[in-house]
Amino acid sequence: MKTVLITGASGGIGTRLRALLKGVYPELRLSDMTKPANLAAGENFVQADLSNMAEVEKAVTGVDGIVHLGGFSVEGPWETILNANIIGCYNLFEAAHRKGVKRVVFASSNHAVGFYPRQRKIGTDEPVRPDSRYGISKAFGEAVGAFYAFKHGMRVTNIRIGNFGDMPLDKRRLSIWLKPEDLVQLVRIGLDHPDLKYEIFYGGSDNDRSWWDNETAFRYGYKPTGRSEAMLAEALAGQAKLPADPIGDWFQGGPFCSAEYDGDKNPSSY
Ligand code: 15L
Repeated sequence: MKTVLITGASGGIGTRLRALLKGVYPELRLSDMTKPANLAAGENFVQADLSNMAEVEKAVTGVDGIVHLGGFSVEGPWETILNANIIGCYNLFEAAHRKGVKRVVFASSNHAVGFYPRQRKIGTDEPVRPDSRYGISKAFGEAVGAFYAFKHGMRVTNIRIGNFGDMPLDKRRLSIWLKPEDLVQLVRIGLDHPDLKYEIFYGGSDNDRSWWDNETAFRYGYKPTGRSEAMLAEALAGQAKLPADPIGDWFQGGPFCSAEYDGDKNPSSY
């Protein structure tokens, strides 16, 4: 893999990933609406609005693989999600197909399955249960990826990212924390593993309280190095600052589930 495009390169995960992938692939092409500061050697920038097909085609031309982080990264109004995440994601895969890109790694999210209760351990073969318009867009992205993989032979990896960062921020994040270096491992499996055709991985580190069966990722050699339990005190201190949220605390998606919620007041049967 010579040239890898990172969409959403100016965002939080993009900025971190760029630094961690430095020297791994000879050329990193970065795209976003705004140019990231301080381009390093081996990096170049192509401005692209994901909802504009012509701009997306330009951004993907000539790359071997894509890490698609671009789009809106939290819950938002339908118009925003529609343009950035639904149309944007379709454009990205369709443009990649037109330009012969062989591999796409899609940044999906835990919010594609946020409405599973915390007491249930889930694998990647359970039906999606999005907890938000944002979560719907991630489930949509996984479906778009499956279409291009099975119809057109593209190799596609979906990483249902938990919470990416240097430490677990609260109790929920103890279960879904993703150390940046562990995301790099998953991305590299998606870009390089010779046997991979279409897969869904959970983007979580080696967390004692994980709600996910990440067997699929382990089969491809994923060996997470982060352990959230080592930062238990920090996570509990963060939790102590949060308001009570009985609905959010029942489900894996937390506040994404309780926001706008007018479902069953006693969801313990889900
Ligand atoms: C996500 O998918 C979001 O992009 C991120 O901002 C966090 O909210 C994260 O999920 C989470 O669930 O903590």
